[in-house]
Amino acid sequence: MARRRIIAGNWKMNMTPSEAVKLVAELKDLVVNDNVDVVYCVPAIDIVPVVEAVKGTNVNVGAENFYIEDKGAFTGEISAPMLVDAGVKYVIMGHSERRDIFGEDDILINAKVKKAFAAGLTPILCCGESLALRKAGTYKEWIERQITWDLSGVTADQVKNLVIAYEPIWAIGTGETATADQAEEVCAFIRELIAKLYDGATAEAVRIQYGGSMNASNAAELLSKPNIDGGLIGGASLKPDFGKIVNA
Ligand code: 3PY
Repeated sequence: MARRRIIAGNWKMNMTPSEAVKLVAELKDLVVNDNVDVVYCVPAIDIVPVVEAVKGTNVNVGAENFYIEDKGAFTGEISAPMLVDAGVKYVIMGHSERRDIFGEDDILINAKVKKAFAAGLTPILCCGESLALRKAGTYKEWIERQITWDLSGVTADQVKNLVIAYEPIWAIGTGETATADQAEEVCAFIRELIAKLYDGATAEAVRIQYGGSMNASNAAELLSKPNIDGGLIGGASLKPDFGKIVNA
C-alpha cells in the first residue's frame, strides 16, 4: 500500500499566539491537499489558539516538545496528556536543536517515543549527522546508532505508525540542502535499517521525511524520491511557500 505523504512545519521558537492565528488564516487555502497529511508543529503557547484556528480544515497540530512524566514537579515542562487534551496529534522528538542545545540524549528520546505512543500521539523522530560525520563518511553508522537506541523496546506495530525525519545537521538553518540523491540515500538506508530491526512490512509502512532547508524550489525533486514520504520544514513553513511544498 502506498504510504501517505506527510508535510509538517516545524515553527521552532517563532510566532506569538496572535501571529500564529494570522499565519494559519493566511495559509488556510494554500495547504489544501487531500492526499497529504499537513501538520503545524508549533510552540507550546501557540497550541491552544492554533488548534482552534485549524478547526474544520485539513491541518493537524503537533507539538515541538514534551516531557515524559504525566504530571508533577517539573517546572516549565508540558506533558503528553496535556498535549492530547489540547487536541495535539503529533510531537517532534530528537531534533538536533534539542539534542545539541538542550543536551537531550538517546535514552531520553527513547523514553519520549514510548511515552508519545502510550499517550496516543504520533512521534516525529528526528535523526541526522553533523558535517564532520558526513565528511568522515561515518554518517550511516551514526544514524543507525541513533535509531537503534531511540527505538529500543518500541514495537513493530508502533513503528508502522511512526514518522522518522532525516535531518542532516549541516542542512539545518544554513540554507544548505542535501541533494535529492544524498537525502534519498539516507532515507533508503533508514528503511533498510527498519527492515533489519523489525521486518519488511514495518519498513514499508514507516513514513520517512527529509528535513533541513526544504523549500518551495527544492521540494518537488526531494519528494519525487521513492523513500522520501514527506518533509519537516523549518523557515519555509512560516510563509505562503509552505502551501507550495504541500502541493509539490
Ligand atoms: C529546518 O529545516 O531547519 C529544520 O530544522 C526542520 O525541522
